[in-house]
Amino acid sequence: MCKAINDCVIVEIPKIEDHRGNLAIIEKEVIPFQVQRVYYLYDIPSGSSRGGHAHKELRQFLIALSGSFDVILKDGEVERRITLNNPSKGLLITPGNWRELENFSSGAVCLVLASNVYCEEDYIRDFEVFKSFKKLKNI
Ligand code: T46
Repeated sequence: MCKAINDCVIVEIPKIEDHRGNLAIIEKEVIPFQVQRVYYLYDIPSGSSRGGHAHKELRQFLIALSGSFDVILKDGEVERRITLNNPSKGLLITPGNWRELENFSSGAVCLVLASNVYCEEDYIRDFEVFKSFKKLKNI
């Protein structure tokens, strides 16, 4: 169910390169869940941050389709900062991990592939509640 911060990994997206440019392909073996929803963040004002929550069950795969941004992952004890700046690499975020997105470059686009449809009940938007949730579930 809920996973540790170390289960959040960078995944290489296969691509075909030729003189016309690159074509990246996400087929079912690239990410370990069936995609139920796609959304994207764009036109992010300078200095803005997104996220600031965790998910109980949702798995997500984030790609910087254009530009760059940082993802800060927290599990209540350990913290990791990952810069996404390459459309041929994605970040898998497993459930039970707090995420914050910041430091968006001008023109950055964050594409998100999600394992389920939108469900507000799956969100934990308070960090203290998140830490209690982790303790309760022993994860
Ligand atoms: C995440 C980061 C990377 C919907 O109605 N449907 C949706 O599919 C989504 C994602 C959001 N919403 C609504 C919920 C809020 O009223 O859109 C509003 C803004 O959502 P939120 O503040 O959660 O947006 P972010 O950018 O902080 O977080 C989003 C995702 O919600 C989250 O799962 O990991 O992007």
